[in-house]
Amino acid sequence: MKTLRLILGDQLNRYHSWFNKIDQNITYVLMEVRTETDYVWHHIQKVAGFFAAMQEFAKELEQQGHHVIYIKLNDEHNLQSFESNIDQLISIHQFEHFEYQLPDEYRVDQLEKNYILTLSITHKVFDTEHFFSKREELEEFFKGKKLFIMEGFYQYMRKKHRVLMQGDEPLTGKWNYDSENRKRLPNNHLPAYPLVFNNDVTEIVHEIKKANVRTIGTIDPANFVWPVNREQSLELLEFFVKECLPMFGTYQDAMTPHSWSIYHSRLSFTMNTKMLAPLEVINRAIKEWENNNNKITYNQLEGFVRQIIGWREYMRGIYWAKMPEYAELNYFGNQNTLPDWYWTGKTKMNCLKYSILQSLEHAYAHHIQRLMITGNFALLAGVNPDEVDAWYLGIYIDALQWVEITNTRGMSQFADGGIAGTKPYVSSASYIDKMSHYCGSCYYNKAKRTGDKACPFNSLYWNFYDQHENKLAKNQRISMMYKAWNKMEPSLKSEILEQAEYYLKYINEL
Ligand code: FAD
Ligand code: DLZ
Ligand code: SF4
Repeated sequence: MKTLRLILGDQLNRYHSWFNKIDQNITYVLMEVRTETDYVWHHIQKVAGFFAAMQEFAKELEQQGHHVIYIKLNDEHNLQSFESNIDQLISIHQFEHFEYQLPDEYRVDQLEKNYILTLSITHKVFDTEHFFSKREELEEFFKGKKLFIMEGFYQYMRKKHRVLMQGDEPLTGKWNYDSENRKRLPNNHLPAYPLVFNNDVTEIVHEIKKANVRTIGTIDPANFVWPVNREQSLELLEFFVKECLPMFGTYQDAMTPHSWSIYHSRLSFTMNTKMLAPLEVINRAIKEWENNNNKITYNQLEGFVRQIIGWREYMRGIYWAKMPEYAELNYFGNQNTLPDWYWTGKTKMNCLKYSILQSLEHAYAHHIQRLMITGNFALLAGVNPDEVDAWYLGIYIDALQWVEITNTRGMSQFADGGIAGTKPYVSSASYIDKMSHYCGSCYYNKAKRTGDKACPFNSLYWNFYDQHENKLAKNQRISMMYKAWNKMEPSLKSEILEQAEYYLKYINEL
């Protein structure tokens, strides 16, 4: 039967069973479309990265002998949406059957579900064969439970997939080594210089500009640093296990203005596009540890494995359990606007300036920068989660809604009221100073709560707790904060709240 198979930009899995045999009756289609480039303002590196990886994947399939149609952004006959282009192809080439893989995003999933209802030819849906868990597996695992605790799901994944296990017990006897993974970088410690690529994406960037796609951030098109095919992705994985894994866990939460990725893997783009499978990534890390366990301590490895088999799968499970309602949640009713400097980095607050500038320059920030700097401030500033989501969904090369929204709206903004996290991730300057090298040279004074040059995080932090007392005071994990707040002199409390009010009023000048 003459068959058309759709491959989305984040379905670049060379080892999918679709490609096991060459079949002249099957045509694969990949397409660059405005519905995907325009649903949010993406970083230019994200659009170029997806297009480059899609083009490489199409080339690779063709070299293997598969029949491929690739629709470029400015192609004359590009109708700029998945459905219209598929309709057009079916009618031109007289396809008799249509197939696609389960999309990772709810938006596209709905779109395809509705689309196939309109088809007069037969169709079939396939799994992406990428994740450890099925879409509905987390919901089934937590059935009847009020709280979705990540640790429980992580242990279940480890047991089910026999990862770092000895019989039914965790290898080494302990599941989680997180308490060992909270170190600040020592002064003068220079982390591994990141491996970057020199891909030439000039033509792609030219086409994106020609089409007037609105993007954010910067790019060096002749030296595009992100991996765009499986070979480069594997090179990055090798670099990670050799140069970064030995320190990964220890400095996982550390931040510095002097390195944009520290010991982080930067593999999220390669996995989210499916150029690499999560299983092969953790297996490679485990092998490196097995061969060098005198050099790589177990906390480094367990920390890394937990991010992938734990957090990544957990976030995806929450997404499919809670969408579409999740995208509307706003537990605190936050309505403020994102400060202008989120789009420029022009702020005197060092931590935010460096985290935002590196995001604009590299389409990347590591987890603690996302959670405890930009996310933390947005929550303290009472920004509407819709705006926070749009910023995160656009700016990062790895941003796809299934993993972005659960991390942003859930974990970082607590807009889900405690599904993805058990308490809001907010902090004053003391945590930021403990984990980073930002505060020392900052315009603001990390030790001051009020007065000239007082660090805005300090007053906004107490203001946050004060404002949301009715929603948070009962939470066991934060009742200590209310004890401390309520012990303060009323005059000091008023000063702090006034300072916060002033900063919120002049937020764009911070
Ligand atoms: P590493 O630190 O090297 O970790 C290894 C891998 O573990 C990552 O590649 C990633 O696949 C996985 N991982 C780690 N933490 C998480 C997590 N919390 N959730 C899911 N997977 C995780 N991740 C995305 O892939 N896309 C996003 O759009 C995204 N948005 C985020 C928004 C916010 C507000 C926050 C707090 C986190 C977000 N994350 C997102 C999770 C995490 O920050 C990134 O996965 C990580 O920074 C990617 O860099 P890395 O590959 O160097 O990660
Ligand atoms: C992120 C992205 C962008 C910017 N452009 C495209 C595109 O033009 N064509 C495409 O197939 N995929 C693109 N992607 C990735 C998609 O947004 C992703 O495949 C879907 O949202 C499903 O997760
Ligand atoms: Fe950020 Fe405050 Fe530290 Fe400045 S003093 S870097 S604003 S936490």
